[in-house]
Amino acid sequence: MAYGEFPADFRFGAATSSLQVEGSPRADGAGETTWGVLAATPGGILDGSDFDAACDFYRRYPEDIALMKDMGIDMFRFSVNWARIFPEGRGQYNPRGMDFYKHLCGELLKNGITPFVTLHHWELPQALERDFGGWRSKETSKYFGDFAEKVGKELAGMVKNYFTVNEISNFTETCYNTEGGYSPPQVKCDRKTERQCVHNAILGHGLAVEALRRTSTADTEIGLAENPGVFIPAIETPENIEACKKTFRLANAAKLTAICEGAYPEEYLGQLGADAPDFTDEEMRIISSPLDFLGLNIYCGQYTLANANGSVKVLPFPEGFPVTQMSWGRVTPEALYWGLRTCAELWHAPKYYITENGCATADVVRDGKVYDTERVMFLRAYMQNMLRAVREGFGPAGYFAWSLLDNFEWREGLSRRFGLVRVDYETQKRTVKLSGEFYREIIRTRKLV
Ligand code: PNW
Repeated sequence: MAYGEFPADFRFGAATSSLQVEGSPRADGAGETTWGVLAATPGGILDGSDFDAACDFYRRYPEDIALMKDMGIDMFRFSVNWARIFPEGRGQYNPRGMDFYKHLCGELLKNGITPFVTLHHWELPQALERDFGGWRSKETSKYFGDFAEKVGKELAGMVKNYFTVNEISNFTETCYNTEGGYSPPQVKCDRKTERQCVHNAILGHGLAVEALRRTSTADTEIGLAENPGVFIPAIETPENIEACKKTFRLANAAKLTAICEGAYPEEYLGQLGADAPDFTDEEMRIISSPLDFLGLNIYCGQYTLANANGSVKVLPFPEGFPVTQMSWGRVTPEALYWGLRTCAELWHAPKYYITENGCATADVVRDGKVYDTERVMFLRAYMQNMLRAVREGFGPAGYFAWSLLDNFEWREGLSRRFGLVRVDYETQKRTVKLSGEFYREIIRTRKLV
């Protein structure tokens, strides 16, 4: 294969999530979510915006699907808002909420685009928080399994690819911790409770895998989308590479390592002592239910060197090195290669997807165009590293750009733009950015152009 070429079966997609694009969060009988409560609290969303409209995808999805088709995108990753399906998180089913996702899947399939469904992308039904303490309780894990079962049943035949959860830390550790939590429900709790939330989330993942296996057709593929901390050997010596691998496994001990190995590493439990979560052997069996693929959201990594004892020394990120608009948005393209390689060497999953990759930039409209050359440079550099992984035999089956559209960036509100397509929030007008044209050309030629 020539340099820069993608394999014939490599697939190109775009990703979004429910709350970030849909708008109409309470339409058609949907329940309240933890994010809805935060958005209604003064100071909750930092720029004072909300997601009542977002990209109005709830009503404009046919137009956005046509746009994707025109760009050549053939996989679409979106999430289901749990509170649209079960307004109280459990109990009373709301078929009108489900209808939206059925129509969305129908429209995608009609246009030759494969739906990839995420079941939980952060917005928890508020009733589960109110009644059980959200992810602090195993009740939530159990109800998540029930929700997965219902979605699997209702979408059977239309959806053949599922991600159970998206980025475990961002709906557990970031929300329930000793400081009080950045994201909703912003709960201040002790260390053991924080660790328990993560355990309950991976248990929910496992229960959802089992539920989807029961209800979906045999050709359905199931995984999750995680954003593992990635360690990059600054110089590729065997010692530096080995230290990164060892550190990666421990840094992700409570999530990917537990899911892929079926046990928490001894070092992790040892470090926690009495703060370790409560769990059973049966739960670890459920948590490690075999997966068809791992989805990796890769934005940034840390450059490292090995210490003499085999751990890593994280190198300071140099001042003047390129960053994007998020505080964590360090431009570190090698993270894409090392994320894939480290997972492949540690766990040998049957398949990988890059489920998110992208950056926030300060886009400017000039004569109706957005020349986001920094996003083009960013994507090109990360994709070059993806192609290195392909050449070395551990390339992913496909890549999802984050995001199709500018959208509601959580606590940053509408102030951060990640789209290949610009959204004017006043008029809901879509404008394909230069990066969108770049992506279209890659898909058309199947080469990194
Ligand atoms: C992801 N980090 O979040 C989420 O899956 C998306 O919903 C979100 O819009 C997107 O990335 C951009 O932020 C992340 O600290 C949150 O490195 C934090 C990090 C990465 C991704």
